[in-house]
Amino acid sequence: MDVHGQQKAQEALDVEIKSFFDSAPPLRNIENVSEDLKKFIEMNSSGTRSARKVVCVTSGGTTVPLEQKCVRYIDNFSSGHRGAASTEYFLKAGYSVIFLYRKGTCQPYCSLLPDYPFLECFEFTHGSGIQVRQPYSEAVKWAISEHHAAVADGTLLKLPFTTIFEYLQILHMVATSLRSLGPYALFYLAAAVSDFYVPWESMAEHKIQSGSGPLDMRLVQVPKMLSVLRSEWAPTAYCISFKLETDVKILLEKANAALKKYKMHMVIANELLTRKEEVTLVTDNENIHVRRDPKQVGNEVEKHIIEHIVEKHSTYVDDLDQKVSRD
Ligand code: 9Z3
Repeated sequence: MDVHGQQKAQEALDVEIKSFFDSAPPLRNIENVSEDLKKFIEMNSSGTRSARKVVCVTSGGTTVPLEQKCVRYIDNFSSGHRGAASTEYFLKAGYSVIFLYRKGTCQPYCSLLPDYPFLECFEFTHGSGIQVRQPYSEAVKWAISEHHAAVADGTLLKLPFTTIFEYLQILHMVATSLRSLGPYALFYLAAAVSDFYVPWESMAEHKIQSGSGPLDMRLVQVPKMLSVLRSEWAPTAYCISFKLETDVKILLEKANAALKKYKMHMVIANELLTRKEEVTLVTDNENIHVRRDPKQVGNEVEKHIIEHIVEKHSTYVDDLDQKVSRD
């Protein structure tokens, strides 16, 4: 595409983005989110924490409501395990984490707890007290102490979303707030984001009635926010997105295309069925294949992913710092 064509495409994208945000229902708790973000960033970028790295981990799938008073919605698959486990490894590596997660999906430090029924964990003592049942007591103790430590220390901020509207509005707020951190900010976009949505103004207000034959509905494309995240929202942050495919034959080709198109620093390519076993970290100059060792207990693929990212991000920060001191 020539320069003129690129300019036209950029203008069209700007219009789509503006129309998405203008028509989105306003965030209900916008003041709280904004206040929490402000405090978190102040705390993690001043005093002894002035050169601290902060990562925004997105996790879980976004929904697309079909009615304004929503009874039905389209969902995107993601258990949230990748985001939750990665958050634990980022915190361990000394990062502060903004965990932007889908309500009801996996949470950091909770992977060893039974999700159903959660009440299995507890039992009455002889008095009227409650205690954790033996097989779960270590897991519960660990979850409580690690989680409390991160929250009390101010290194973990959790922000929930459900719809594509909430997700993109909060991501925008996080990205523009992290701009002041320059290269110390990192985006790790593991959330499964809807590709199509029903614009708010063309959405039925009430529950769509059945009984009058097939349902015709027009979904429009969600504007690709990755390029605007890179170019405008947080232009000096290190950005990593994920590419999910079910056909392994096209996976790397698609990941490479996303790397170039959205100017990502890294795209992590994963295939649905093997995503917990192996992934490929695709960058401009190399592909790193990462595989977990099933023979080692607790050896999660996220541990290896985060090790590589910490190294790459450090090099990126050092390069930009050197450039700034030269200029
Ligand atoms: C991923 O590819 C994540 O790794 C998974 C993690 C969702 C597969 P789980 O939450 O699974 O542990 O169960 N996330 C990104 C998926 C996505 O929607 N990517 C878009 C695409 O592939 C780009 S933003 O086109």
